[in-house]
Amino acid sequence: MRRALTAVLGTGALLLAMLVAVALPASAAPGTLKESAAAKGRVFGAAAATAHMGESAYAATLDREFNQLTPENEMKWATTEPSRNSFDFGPADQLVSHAQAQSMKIRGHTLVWHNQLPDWVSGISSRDDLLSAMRNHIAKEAGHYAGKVAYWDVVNEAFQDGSGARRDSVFQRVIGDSYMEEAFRAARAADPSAKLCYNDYNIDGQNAKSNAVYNMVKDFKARGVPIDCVGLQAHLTLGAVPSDMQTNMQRFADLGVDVHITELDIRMSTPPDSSKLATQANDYKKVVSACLAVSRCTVITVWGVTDKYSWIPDVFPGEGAALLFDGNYAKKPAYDAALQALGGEDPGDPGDPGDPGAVTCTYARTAQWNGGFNGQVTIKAGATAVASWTVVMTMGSGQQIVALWNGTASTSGNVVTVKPVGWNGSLAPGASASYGFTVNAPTGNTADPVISCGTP
Ligand code: 9MR
Repeated sequence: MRRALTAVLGTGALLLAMLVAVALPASAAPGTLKESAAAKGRVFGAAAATAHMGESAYAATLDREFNQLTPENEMKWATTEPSRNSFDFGPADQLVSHAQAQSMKIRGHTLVWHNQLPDWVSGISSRDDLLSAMRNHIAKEAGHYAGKVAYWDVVNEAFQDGSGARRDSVFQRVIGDSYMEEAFRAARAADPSAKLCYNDYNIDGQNAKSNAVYNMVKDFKARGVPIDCVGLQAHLTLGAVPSDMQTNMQRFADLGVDVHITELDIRMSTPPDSSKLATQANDYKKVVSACLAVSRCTVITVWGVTDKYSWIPDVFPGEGAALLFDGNYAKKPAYDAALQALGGEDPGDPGDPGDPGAVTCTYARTAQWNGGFNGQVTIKAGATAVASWTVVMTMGSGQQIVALWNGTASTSGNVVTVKPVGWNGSLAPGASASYGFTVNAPTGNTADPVISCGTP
C-alpha cells in the first residue's frame, strides 16, 4: 500500500499533498502469513519449484511466509514415472527435504491427472492393464512419501467446465467412472495418514462443474470411498471472486470433508497499476475471509511465491501479476490485504490503510443528479485515540472527483487517497470525522467508490 500512498498526483480541484510515512509502534499481531494463519487454525502454503530454490530471495520468502509447500510440477506422473515402473523422486525429494527442514507441511500434487502424463500411460488400451499401472503408480509414489505428505491431490481436474460431465481422459475412457474411487482406495492403502483430496479449477463458486464434484463427494461418503478434502484451485481473474464462494465451501464442508484453497492466484492484464492492485487486494481479502468463515476451510495455498515466475503468461498471454509478491519480492497490496484478513500486521509496515481496529469508515451518498453525485465518508476511531487517518477510495471507471472538502486528496489513476486537513485528524476514542466530495460521472457510471481506511 505504501507505493500507492506515495504516488502523489494532484489534479483539478484536488490539493497536492506530500504524504509522510508516520512510524507507529509495532503491534503484537502476527507478522507473517503463516503465523497469522496458524493463529486462526489455518495453514498458508505456496507452490514452489526446484528450479528456483537456489535463488536466495525466493527461498527466503518461501521460508518466511509459508508453512505448506506444494511441488509445482515435481510430483507429476511425467516426472516421477517417465517410463513404466521406473521411478524418479529426485526433484520432489529435494523440495520435501527443504519443507521438512522448515517444518512446512507438504501437499502432494498430483497422483492421477490427464496432463503431464507420459506417453506410455496414454498408450494403454486395456482396462486391467491401465488399472494395474495406475495402482502401481499410486502405491509407489504415495508409498515413497508415506508419513511425509499431509495432503494428496489424488485426482486432479476430472470434470469438464460447463456441463460438469467427466473429462475425456485415458483413465475415463479405458477404466471408466470407477477409476476415481480406485485411485482414492489405492492412495489410502499406500499412505493411511495423508488426507486425500479431489482437486479442480472453476469449482470455486456454485456451477455445473462444482455440482458434479459435490455429487461425487456425496456418493463417495455414502459408499465409504476414502475422501477427506476437496481442493478449490481458485485460479481467479481480477474482480471476479465468485460471490457464493463461502456458500460453496460450506456445502462441501457439510458433506464431512475439509475444504482447501489449493492454487490461489488472481490474474490481471499486465502491467499492473495501482487501481488493479487495489482491486486484487480486495479480491484476496474476499477469498481469505470466505475461507475463515468456514471452519472446515483449513488450508490456503497460493500458486507460486512471486510474480517473477508464473504459468499464467504462457497460457493467457498479456496476463499475470497474480500473486502476493511482485517480481522483486516486494509485498503487494494483496499481501497486506491477505495478512490483514488473517488478523496479522506487517511489523515493517504498520499503519497501512485497512489496518484492523484503529479506525473504521463508512460511506454515504448524500446527493445525486444526472451525471454525478455527492458522497461523504465518516471515519471513526476504535477503542484508542488516533493521531491521524487515511482513506483509500477506488473510483468507478469514467468517474472524476471535481471537489473534495474537509480532506486532502491525492490521485493515482482511479485510486484517491484522502488524509485529514489538519483539524480533523486527531480523534478521541470513539470520535469521528467526515469529509465530502463531488463526483462527475459523464459516462453515466454512478457506482459508489470502494473504500478502505486505516492509520496514519
Ligand atoms: O504451474 C504449472 C506449470 O508450471 C505447468 O507447466 C503446468 C502444466 O500443465 O501446470 C501448472 O500447474 C497446474 C496445476 O498442476 C494444476 N492446476 C492448474 C495449474 C496451472 O496450469
